[in-house]
Amino acid sequence: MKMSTKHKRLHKWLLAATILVLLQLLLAHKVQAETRFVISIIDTGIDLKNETLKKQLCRNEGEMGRDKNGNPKSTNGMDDDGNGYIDDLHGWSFFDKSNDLQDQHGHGTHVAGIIYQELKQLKLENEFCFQVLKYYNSETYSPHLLQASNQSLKYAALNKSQLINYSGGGYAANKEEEFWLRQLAHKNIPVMAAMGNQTLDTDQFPFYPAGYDLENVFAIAAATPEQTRAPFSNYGKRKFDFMAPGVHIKAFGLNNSQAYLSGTSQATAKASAMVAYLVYQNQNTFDWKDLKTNLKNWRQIYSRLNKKENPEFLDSGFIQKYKTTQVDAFGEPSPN
Ligand SMILES: [Ca+2]
Ligand SMILES: [Ca+2]
Repeated sequence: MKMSTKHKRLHKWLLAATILVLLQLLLAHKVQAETRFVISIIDTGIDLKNETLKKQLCRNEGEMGRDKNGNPKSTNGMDDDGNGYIDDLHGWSFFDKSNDLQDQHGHGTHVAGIIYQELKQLKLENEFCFQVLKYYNSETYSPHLLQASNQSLKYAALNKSQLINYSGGGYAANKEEEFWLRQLAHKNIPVMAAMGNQTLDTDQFPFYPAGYDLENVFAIAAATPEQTRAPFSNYGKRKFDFMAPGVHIKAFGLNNSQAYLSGTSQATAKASAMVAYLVYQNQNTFDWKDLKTNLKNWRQIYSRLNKKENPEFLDSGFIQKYKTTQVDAFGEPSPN
C-alpha cells in the first residue's frame, strides 16, 4: 500500500523529530568530565566579568549537559547530581545559598588572580581550575560567617577538591571546622591557610584554621620583597609552615582592573599555587613529608622545569625558609 503525500510528510517529520531527540540524548550524555586539578577557593567569590578567570572555573559534570526535558542542567533549577546544591556548576555561595558566585568585594578575585598568574608562569594554567566557594560578601561581620565557612569546607571535602585556598580565619577554634579539616586530611587534601594580619604571636593567640594541629593544614605568613616578615603578618613557632610574598602583590581587581594588595591572604594564594603544582606533579605518590621536602627544594625544581629562570618569579621569593628556623632567621617581630 502506497503512502499518501500527507502520510509521507508525517513520516518524514516523525523521522526528523526522532533524530533530533536522539541527537539531544546523545549530546546530553556527551558531557566532558572535568579533568583539570581542582583548587577550591573559599573566599568572596570571583569576578565573573573577568574572562580570564571565567575560563579557570571548574565544571561539575553532574550539572552539565541537558536533562530529560532538554533543558541545560546548569540552569534548570534542579539538583541534577543530588549533592544537595541546585545548579552548582562552578561552586556554591554559602553566603546567600545560591549558585551566584559573583564577587562584590574583590578579595576572592585577587586571590584567584594570584594563583592564576603563578600557574601561568609555569605555563600550567590550563591544567588547573577553580571551584569557587563563596562564604562572605564584605568585611561586615555576619553571624553566619563561620557556618558558611564550615559548609564551604564540607562542600570541598565532598565535591572533588584537590587543594583548598583559605585566605581568612579568626581567633576561635571550632569543632565542626576541625572535623571537616580532618575529613580533608583523610582525603589527602592540603589546606593552605593564612596566619592573619594583626602582628600577633599565634603561639599565644592561635588563628584558625591555620592554627589547627593538622598536617594537611599549612600555616602561611607573609614576607616582604626583601624576604623579611611583613610588619603586619602574624607569626609563631608552634604552627607555622612557611612564608610567601604578601606585600603589594599585583593581581586582578573587580571589573577587569588591577589591584595591589598586601596580606597573609596574598601570601597564601602564592603558596597555594606552588603546593597545587607539587601535588599535581605527585598525584599518585602523594605524601606530606615528601611535599614538605619538595617545598624546600622548590627553587631547584622550578629552575629544572624552566631551564631559564624567571627573575621576577624567583625574586618574589616564592618559598622561603622552613619551619621554626624561619622565624629565627627573620628575627623576633617588632610590635608594629
Ligand atoms: Ca547539584
Ligand atoms: Ca541543575
